[in-house]
Amino acid sequence: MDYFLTEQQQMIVDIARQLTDEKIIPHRAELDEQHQFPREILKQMAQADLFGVPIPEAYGGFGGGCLDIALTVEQFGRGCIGVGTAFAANFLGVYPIIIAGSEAMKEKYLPDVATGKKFGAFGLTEANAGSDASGIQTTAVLDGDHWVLNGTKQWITNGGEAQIYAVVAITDRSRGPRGASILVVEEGDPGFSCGPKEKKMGIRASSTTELIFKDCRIPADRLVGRQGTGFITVMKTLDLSRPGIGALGVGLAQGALDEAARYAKQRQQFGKPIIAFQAVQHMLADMAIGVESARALVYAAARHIDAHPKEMSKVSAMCKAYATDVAMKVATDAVQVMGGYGYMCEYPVEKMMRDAKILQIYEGTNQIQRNVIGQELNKEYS
Ligand code: COS
Repeated sequence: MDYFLTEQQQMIVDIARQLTDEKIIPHRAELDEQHQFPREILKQMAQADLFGVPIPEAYGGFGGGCLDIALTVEQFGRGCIGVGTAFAANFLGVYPIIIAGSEAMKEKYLPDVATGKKFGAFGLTEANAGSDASGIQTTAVLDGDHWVLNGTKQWITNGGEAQIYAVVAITDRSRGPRGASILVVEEGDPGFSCGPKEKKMGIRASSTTELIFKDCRIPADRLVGRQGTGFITVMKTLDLSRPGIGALGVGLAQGALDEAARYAKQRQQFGKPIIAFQAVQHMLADMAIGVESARALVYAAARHIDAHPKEMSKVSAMCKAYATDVAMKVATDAVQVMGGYGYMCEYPVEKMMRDAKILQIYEGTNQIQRNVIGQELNKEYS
């Protein structure tokens, strides 16, 4: 389907597609088996200038929008959402600086992110604060010209691999969500360490660790924006980032459909290729409808966000929930079309089905997305 992309957007797609075909797909099984972080692939993404896509031009990037980044990660998602997650979570760690950071902070960090020299991570979730994001316990206390952080973040993507961590901490417990702030912690800061890599069902190429702060001292100017505005910046960051998760889902679903359709054409049973049977054709048709409708919603939502940055929440939540539910369904159906072969680790749809599950969970469960949509509807119809 023609989505009327600009020349620059088509160029981004072509570069990301080639990188996915040549560098991600041939290595994805090995990265998954060895739980290996894709450092070499990320270097190649940097050489292809893809880390600059959403960074403003003033700081060495392309100044691309939500759609540009969605187009990029869709391609990576088609190859491996473990690799795509490492790439996308980098921006989750950097969006708070773009949204609310001072000029000095932007100048300090963004040019190195645009070139891929520095890599980001986002520290929000804690053991007892997942969906209830404002329930975090990590604290940051001002001591002279330093903040002192104490607490532990859990399940942080790019933990141990990033150099820049946007960490959400309570700076005034009496003010509820208005008492949270975001601070930039750098790799090597005293009192900051990462836990061991978690073992996961899927996206094993991505790194997931705890972030541990024990009297971690960082300079006062690492506060992102004003004190107490952290929760709002977190929500805006997630609004901006969630279409990228939807796009990873579109990519994964496309990859699973491609595998299932190719298999159905060459697999012979009862004397003919199984694609000749209506039962299989209908499954493939439903998968194709899912992929195309998810893609259309992700692109439309991303375009809406680029044009109306103050109206992000509902469309962002809609496309994240829809496209990732589609990804889970299409990956599961791809395994079904491929039968016993699909269930074997030797074929990529087994990994795709394991990988797809996280899309419905991270960056806000799909139940939380529906809460966000419901709350917006409640406001609209009041
Ligand atoms: N943009 C701007 N401001 C927002 C906002 C948004 N998208 N969403 C909420 N806010 C504001 C509210 O307007 C409110 O401001 P006031 O204090 O001025 O009233 C404040 O933030 C608190 O909002 P709310 O009361 O809705 O917060 P809740 O604690 O009820 O939490 C949810 C809302 C559940 C939506 C939020 O916690 C969430 O998104 N949770 C999921 C977190 C998540 O995605 N975790 C994944 C890990 S990060 S990879």
